[in-house]
Amino acid sequence: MANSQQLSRGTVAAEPEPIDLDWSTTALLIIDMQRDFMEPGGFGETLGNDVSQLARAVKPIAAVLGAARAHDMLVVHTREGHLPDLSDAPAAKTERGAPSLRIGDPGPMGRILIRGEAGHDIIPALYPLDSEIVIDKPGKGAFYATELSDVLQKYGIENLLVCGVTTEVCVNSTVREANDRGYRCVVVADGCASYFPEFHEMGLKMIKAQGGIFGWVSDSAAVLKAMTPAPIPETSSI
Ligand code: TIU
Repeated sequence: MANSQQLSRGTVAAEPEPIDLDWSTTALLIIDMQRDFMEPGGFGETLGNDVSQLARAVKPIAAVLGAARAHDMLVVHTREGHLPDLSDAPAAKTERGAPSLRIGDPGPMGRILIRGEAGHDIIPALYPLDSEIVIDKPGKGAFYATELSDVLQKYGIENLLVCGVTTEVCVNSTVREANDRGYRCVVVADGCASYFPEFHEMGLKMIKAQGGIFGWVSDSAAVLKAMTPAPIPETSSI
């Protein structure tokens, strides 16, 4: 049960406009905060990226995650990765580019982007509780070939607070499809990050442009403010 001190709904300051959310029909969706993207030696670095660019998202996500847990909100974590035999990894994905290590090759955190390997797991700072849902996805979007749609329907979810990495790849792919499926998506800007700061900025702009063509963009402070009861003013004893 949610703490009785918690608000049941709140208005989140966002662009292109504020949005009123009922927390009982809102889920926190944390995309791919995995060691393979966040730490040296993983998939992100093998693609030639500077993984230190992603660290800035961890604290804002941790703050929103703490508030979501206090509200008993549904929390869903996703992980991008593939089966050990790579049967769910299309050649069009595994052959692409010129990475130093390909998906499935052995790296310092185990086989790159393979389920069950150390690098595939979520970073300790945001580790899921046993009660939280973890969705393993083979693609960039979180709906493709996963049970996410069934999970959200089962819990009566209508709104998604979305955080994670990377802004323009897995976050954008997921938000675009969630929008088509009828979910109101509020993307937490400082809870997302990209290896390319300019792609992060443009990825967020694309979501909120044209009156919020794919959703809303907010930040962790605004989400926390909307979730936290205002302090009760002290009454004068006179
Ligand atoms: N490379 C890159 O920016 N992202 C990915 O490959 N996956 C996710 O965004 N999770």
